[in-house]
Amino acid sequence: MLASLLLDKCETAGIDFYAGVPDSFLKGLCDELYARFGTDQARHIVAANEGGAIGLCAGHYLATGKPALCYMQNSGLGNAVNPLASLMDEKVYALPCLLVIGWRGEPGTHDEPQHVTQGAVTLGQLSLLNIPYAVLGPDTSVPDFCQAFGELVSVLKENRTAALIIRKGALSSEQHPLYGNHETMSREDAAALVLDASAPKDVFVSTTGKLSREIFEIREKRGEDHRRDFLTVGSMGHASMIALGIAEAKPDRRIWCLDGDGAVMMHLGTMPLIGRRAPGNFVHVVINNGAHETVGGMPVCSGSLRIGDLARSSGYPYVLSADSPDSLRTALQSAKNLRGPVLLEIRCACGARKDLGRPTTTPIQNRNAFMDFLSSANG
Ligand SMILES: Cc1ncc(C[n+]2csc(CCOP(=O)(O)OP(=O)(O)O)c2C)c(N)n1
Repeated sequence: MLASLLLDKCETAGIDFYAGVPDSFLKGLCDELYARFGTDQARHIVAANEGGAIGLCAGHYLATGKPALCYMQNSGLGNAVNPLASLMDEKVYALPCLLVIGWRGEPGTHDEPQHVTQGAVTLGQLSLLNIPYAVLGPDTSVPDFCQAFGELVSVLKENRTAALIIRKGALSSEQHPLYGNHETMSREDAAALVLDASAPKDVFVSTTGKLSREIFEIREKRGEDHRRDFLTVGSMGHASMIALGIAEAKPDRRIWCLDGDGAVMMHLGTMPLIGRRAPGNFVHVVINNGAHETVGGMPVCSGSLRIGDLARSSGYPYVLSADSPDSLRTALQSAKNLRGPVLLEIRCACGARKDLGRPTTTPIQNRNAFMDFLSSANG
C-alpha cells in the first residue's frame, strides 16, 4: 500500500504531526514524510531515540489537543516502553498517539538474529501495555486498511495510544528523495583505514548497521579472522558503553569504538561518561554522515552538528577529525600515540555498496572468538 494513503488518512483524521526514528520497513513512510515535510520542521521531526519521539508526540497533544503519529522499528519499542507506560498510559496522563511500528523478525519470516526475539514479543508487548493494534501486510486491501485505521482512530478518541504494525513490504512510496551530503569518502574506505591503523593487540567494537557489515567483509576480503571485532548487530547506541566496559577491564589494550552519528545521538549521555571516566586506552571513532544511512538515509536529529565539539565539552582530552583518506591517515597516526580518550570524527558520504552482505558467523561465534582473543595474553 502507498504510504501517501496512510498520511492522507492521518491528515483527514486530524493527525498532522509526525515524529520518529527511521526503519527500513518504514522506508516508504519515511520517504513520503521527507518529500512532504522535510525533517526538523514544524510537521515532522526525526527524534534522537524512540522514547524522545513519544515525548514529542505527547507535547504536541498537550499543546494542540491533536494526537500525533510516532514511527519506529520494533527494536525501538524498548526505548519507548517507559514513556508509553509512565506518560501516555490511561492510568497516568492518558495521551493518545498513533504508533507505526516496523515489524522486524516477524515469526515465520527469516530475519537477522538481533530481530528474532524482539519480533516474537512485539505484539505481546503491545498487549501487555494495553495498546490496541492492527497489522498491515503487503496483501492488505485498501478497504481493509481503511476499516482498521478507522478502528485505531476510535481508540485515539478515547485518549489511548494505538498501533499500526507494518510487515515487510507493506508500505511503499512513489517518492524517492535523494538523501546525502557533500562528503566524498565512503564509510567502508574509512573503516578499512581505521583497521589498518591498529596494533595487533587492539580490539574493535562497532555499531549497529552497515558499518559492522562492512568491517566483517573487509576482514573476509583480506583473509583475516574476526576475533578482534565485536560487531554490535543490535542494541543501537550502546557500542560505546560496551567498549568502555572492555576498556575499564582491560587497561593494557587499546579499544577502538567505531560508532555512527545516529547511534551516538540515540544515547548521547554516553559521551560525558566516557569523558569523565577518561580511559587512556579508548579511541572513539564516529562516522558522521549526517544520516541514518543503514535504514534508508533519513537525516539524523543533529543536522550538521560537529561531534568533535560535543566531545570537547564532554571532557575528551583529544579531538581529531578527517574527511579524506589523507587526513584520516594523519589523524590515525596521532590517535595511536595519544593517551585517550580520543574522539575521531570522520565525515563520510552517504551510501554503501549495493552488494554488501551480512556476517556469516553467528553472534555467539563472534562472542566466543572475541572473548578468547581478549583473554589471551598476546593475542
Ligand atoms: C533502538 C533502535 N532503533 C532503530 C533501529 C533501526 N536502525 C538500524 S541502523 C539505524 C541507523 C544508524 O544510523 P547511524 O548510527 O548514523 O549509522 P549509519 O547507518 O548512518 O552508518 C537505525 C535507525 C535500531 N536498530 N534500533
